Amino acid sequence: MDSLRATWLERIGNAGDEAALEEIRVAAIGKKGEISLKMRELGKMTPEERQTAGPALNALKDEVNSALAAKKQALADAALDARLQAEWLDVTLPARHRRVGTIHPVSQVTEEVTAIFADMGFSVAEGPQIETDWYNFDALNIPGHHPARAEMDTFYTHRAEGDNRPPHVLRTHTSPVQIRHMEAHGAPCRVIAPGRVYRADYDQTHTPMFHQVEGLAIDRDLSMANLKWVLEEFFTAYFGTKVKTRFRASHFPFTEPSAEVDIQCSFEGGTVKVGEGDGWLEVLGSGMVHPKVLQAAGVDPAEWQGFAFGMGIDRIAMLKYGIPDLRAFFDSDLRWLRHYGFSALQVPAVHSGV
Ligand code: 2NL
Repeated sequence: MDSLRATWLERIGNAGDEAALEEIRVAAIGKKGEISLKMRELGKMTPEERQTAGPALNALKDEVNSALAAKKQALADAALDARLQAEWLDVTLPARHRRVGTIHPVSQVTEEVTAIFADMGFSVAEGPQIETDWYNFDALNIPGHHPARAEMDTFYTHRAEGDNRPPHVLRTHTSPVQIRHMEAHGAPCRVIAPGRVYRADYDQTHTPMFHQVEGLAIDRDLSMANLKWVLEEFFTAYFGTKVKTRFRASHFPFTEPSAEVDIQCSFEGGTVKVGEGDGWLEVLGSGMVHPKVLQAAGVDPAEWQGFAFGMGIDRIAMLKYGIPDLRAFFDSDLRWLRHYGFSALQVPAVHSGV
């Protein structure tokens, strides 16, 4: 009996997994198990023999049963320990950054444009987006009765009851920035004024806020020839290929003479390609600064002259990056940015995660 006990307890102790343990259970106390068979033999024993062997076998069966249960639990605990060792997760680690922001094409193009003009000696001027009608209109030779003022779809601010001063306006162009620059710094000057401008207009090709970059160069003997060189230099640098330009006579109140400028492009298969083909696309207005504008900005037109130009940033961003619809710029779903190759901003990691 003692060796029977020792044998089974040892085998249970050595079982490597649940399957082995089950085999041992069947072999020990299953229907045809060794201990079960021994119990069946009790009937053939003498009453005396049965008196000791019966309780001993019952006790052994109980002991084997509990040993099996204990071993089963031990195996399960060991399996769990092994999983915990292998599959741990440190919930105290700082979160990994998900890069979701991207640089906006308009911001990127503004930087590109700024860099190109910087190479030609232009610095950046900035000014208020809410202007007086003097800086936005009068100083630019657009008097109150001038049709250009009505055509500009201006946003006006409200004055308080009884306040009869003319209302402020949301600037309709960045020209007022250049007027302020000339007033503050005089001539000579070379500046560009990129920024937001506002017109009450909304359709497929117009949004009430858009971006413009204007340029201004004032010196003693600047001419349209200098304007042409600067613009051709700009377009070639910006589009990365030689771009032909076409100057067409035009009219603006703030320049005389004035020219609208087209760039060479092809229209094939519904896409516009700049710098090839024999098509033309209007991208810019320009001219020699009107003497009255110089005068209004405190620059003596008898001594100084220069050129100015203005173009839409959104427009040239669309042309360079092949974005077909202006309204994409104002869409809150930013997946299109990735489509046009504007990659995620590289956000510096605050924590040094794994
Ligand atoms: C256009 C036309 C233009 C200017 C802007 C300008 C600024 C000053 C003096 C004179 Cl301070 N002119 N700016 C000149 C010609 C055209 O913009 O169609 N822009 C999209």
